[in-house]
Amino acid sequence: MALDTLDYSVMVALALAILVYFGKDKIWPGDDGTSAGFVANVSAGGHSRDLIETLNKNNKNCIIFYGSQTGTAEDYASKLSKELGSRFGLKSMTVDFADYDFDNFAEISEDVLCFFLMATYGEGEPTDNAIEFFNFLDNEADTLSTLRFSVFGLGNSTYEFYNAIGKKANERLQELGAERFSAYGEGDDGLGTMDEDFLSWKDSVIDSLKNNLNFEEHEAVYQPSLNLIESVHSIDDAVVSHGEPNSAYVSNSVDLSKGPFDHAHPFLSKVVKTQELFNSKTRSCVHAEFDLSGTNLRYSTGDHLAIWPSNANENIEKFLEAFDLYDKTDNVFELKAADSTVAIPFHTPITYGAVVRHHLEISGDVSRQFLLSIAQFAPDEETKKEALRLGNSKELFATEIHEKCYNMADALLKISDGKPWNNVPFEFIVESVPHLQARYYSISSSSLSEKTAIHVTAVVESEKIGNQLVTGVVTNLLKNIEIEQNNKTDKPTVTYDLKGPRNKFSNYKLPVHVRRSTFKLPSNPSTPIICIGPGTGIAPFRGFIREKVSQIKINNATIGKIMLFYGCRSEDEDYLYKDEWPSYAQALGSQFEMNVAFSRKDPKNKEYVQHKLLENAEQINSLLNDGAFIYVCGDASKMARDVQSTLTKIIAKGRNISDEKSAELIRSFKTQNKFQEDVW
Ligand code: FMN
Repeated sequence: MALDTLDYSVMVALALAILVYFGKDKIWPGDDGTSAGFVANVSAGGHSRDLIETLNKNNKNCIIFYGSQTGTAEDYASKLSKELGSRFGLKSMTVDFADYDFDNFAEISEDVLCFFLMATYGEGEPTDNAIEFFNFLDNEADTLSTLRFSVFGLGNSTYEFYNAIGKKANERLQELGAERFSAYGEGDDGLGTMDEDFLSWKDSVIDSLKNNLNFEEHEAVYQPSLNLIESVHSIDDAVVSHGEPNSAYVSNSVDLSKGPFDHAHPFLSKVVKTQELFNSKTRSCVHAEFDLSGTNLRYSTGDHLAIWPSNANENIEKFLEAFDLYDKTDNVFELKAADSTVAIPFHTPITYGAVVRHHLEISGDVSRQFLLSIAQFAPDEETKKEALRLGNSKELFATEIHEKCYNMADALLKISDGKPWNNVPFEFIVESVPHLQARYYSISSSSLSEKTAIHVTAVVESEKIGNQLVTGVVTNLLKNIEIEQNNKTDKPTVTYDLKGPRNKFSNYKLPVHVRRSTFKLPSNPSTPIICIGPGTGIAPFRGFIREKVSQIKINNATIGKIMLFYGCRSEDEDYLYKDEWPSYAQALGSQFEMNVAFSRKDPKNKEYVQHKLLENAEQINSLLNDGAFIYVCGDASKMARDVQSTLTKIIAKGRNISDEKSAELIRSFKTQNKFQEDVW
């Protein structure tokens, strides 16, 4: 399943996208489960886990906690922290819940303002890094009478448990006696309004600070929390990062083939095989096989592979042009944190070029908030005015920037009429531009049949919107590998440095880690399953089917009925793994039934998986009566909704109950894990 993103906000919306569910279980003992966030590579600057001690030692009076999985809440926390500092002189620290213990949480005094930016995942669950905090709130916290707080929830209204965690944090803190000083706010990725929702909530917070709490506002001045120092080192010195995934890869200080592997430490895996799966001049889908031999990295069927990207050469060029950084790409700098609550986001010393290529999210779109904050560094007054004009108007920003899908560099050059923004301090760029995140893909192999290989199936994202070419970061990287590895003459849409820092990625290696998901086959192989996955939603089901074939071949198991519902445009263009299904059918015999909907076969009569479900309503009901598990993978907003309402109707009719009762039954299937979704 492709989780790659067209741009940063889309990435987050899909997430990351687009994306898949990042299960909370850990692959490795010792995987600390912290968020794959903004400053994931290095733990915060050596502070203790004692929150109150860190707060006092660094003289802070504002804490911005974030529960984040793919970095949005973390990015917002960092922006809010900067703004409260520059406008009100608040001394704030951002806090990853995973970095602290909560035993003295109740000692946070009323002199400290607390913000909670909380994303929701799965069936209304907290992010990995916030699990312990909720355990504390639910089971250990006594009273929090001195805590003053405001909560912003990050969610997606296409999910059933919309913003459950933001709401829960808001309610639970109040129940425990904490005082809310500003209204609860929430943002909706489903409507694509997350950035604007956050800005509205932030405006209401600022209103409360000024009008209720009598904070005085002064003219915003940028105060870096990271200080940049030009380094004495040169690019060739061994200690200098060329964009290696982390310090261990710079120093080769540990055995890099042994885990634990996680969001902070990837395995460098060789892509041993790639193949184009579509038969189309305009669309592309890459099958890629990652080699795990020689490492203790393991996965289980249904998990997700995180692939760590680097940026495309064309986007890097544009970014260097926009900030006039060409001459500096090989220069080396170091970062020093202003205090111990600030994390250095990547290994330094490092070159400017490596930061742009490997650490910054430069191909996504620009946010209104970013325009407002960068305006102070505009190359001239006219540009500053223009940045503020667009930044201050939701409507103008939407029509002139957002809808045109400008990435950051294109937007800035458009606003300045081509003049480079050469006054922007690089520490501002490091602090304000979101950091490049791994993209997650549903694994399309089976750990029973492929013990030392992980397969992924990625549709290459490349779209011309107006004059803008919008490309997914990882999927185009995989396409570059596919072209080169198979000696093709095709011209890729965008190009990459496939050799990586110090040639460490040569021979088609990429940094990866595995995240365990909750999308799992029933433990009893004879339990029937109904799998629904159109498009690249088929990916985990290819893994499931291969697992079933191996259950028979290796374990001599008796397997239950498998109904697979797949959809694509046409038999000749995008029928994924078309050549493989007959051999699976042969191995599984009459227990396997595949139903394929072709949406473009008959232009007057578009057929989707829902139609195939209706055609098979009777059999679906009978399998559900036999205890079948249902699995849905693919697009969350449209397909998964339509599939669920179709299943609701099928069950209602089959059991002669109302649609409401049937929907209730499906909800109970979900809580019993008999209805599982891997949707984005
Ligand atoms: N939002 C909800 O309101 N309820 C959910 O149950 C929910 N589950 C999600 C599952 C997945 C796999 C993904 C990718 C997103 C889900 N979301 C859900 C939306 C996220 O909360 C939202 O995208 C948020 O901005 C992510 O913040 P983060 O980048 O800080 O992790």
